[in-house]
Amino acid sequence: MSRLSRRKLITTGFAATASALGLGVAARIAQRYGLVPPDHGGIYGLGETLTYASQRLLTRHSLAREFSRSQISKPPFANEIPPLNEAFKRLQAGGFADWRLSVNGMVAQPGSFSLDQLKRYPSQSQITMLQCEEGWSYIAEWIGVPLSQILQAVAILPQARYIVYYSIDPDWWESIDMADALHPQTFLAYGMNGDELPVGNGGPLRLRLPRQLGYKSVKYITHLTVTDSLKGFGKGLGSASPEAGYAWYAGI
Ligand SMILES: Nc1nc2c(c(=O)[nH]1)N[C@H]1C(S)=C(S)[C@@H](COP(=O)(O)O)O[C@H]1N2
Ligand SMILES: [Mo]
Repeated sequence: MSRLSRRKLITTGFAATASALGLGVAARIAQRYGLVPPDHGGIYGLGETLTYASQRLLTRHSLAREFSRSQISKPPFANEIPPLNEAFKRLQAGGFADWRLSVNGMVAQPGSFSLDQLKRYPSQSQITMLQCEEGWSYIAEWIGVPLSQILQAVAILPQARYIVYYSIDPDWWESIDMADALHPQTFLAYGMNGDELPVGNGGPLRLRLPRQLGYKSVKYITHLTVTDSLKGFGKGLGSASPEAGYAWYAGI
């Protein structure tokens, strides 16, 4: 069976279960398999649960589409750069030599990584599309280290379920589950199209998560926390996005 028809069958199956048994039962099945997203409580809560649960059952291991070099957008679209704070400007003035990515939480060896240290891990690249929820998109080559490598370096504990990640801009923080955190296309990206990652696109370091909408690819990453529950973070909805009315899970 092709991937597409399998996908159709399973999603239809999950949706059919939802309508035949009632949404409450589908939600309980999702709960049983640990497939309830942290923002399940709001008005769209049940919809968010069904989207996340059926996507996860289907796409745990699937890859975001990769493009050829000739399909890279020229010039890459950059969001308007938000006014960056003093802390950022100071680090930028020093050529980002003092930029650090700190990692703590449910890890055996909390750590702090400079850009040079991150670049010492074998680098990988992917040519993928960044899609904004507002409708625009661009294709670029992203260069970096898979997040899984860093999670391995800090030795995450078996209870770990989510990675929370923070920008130097306090308005931006997000989290992902372990299926996305350990996914081979989830990168800590420091390069783009053969060069350093431009500040406009999140340099010196951003998370690159091609299986979800652009807003999950947070720019200017300085900190990661490994956790088994998102309840203690912000309003407990998983990230800044659901606090602003966007879905926590933004799979595409
Ligand atoms: N720190 C930070 N990260 C961010 C944003 C932002 O404004 N600040 N915008 C997000 C949104 S909505 C999108 S679509 C992408 C845009 O990435 P780009 O600037 O490379 O196009 O970055 C995401 N990450
Ligand atoms: Mo966006």
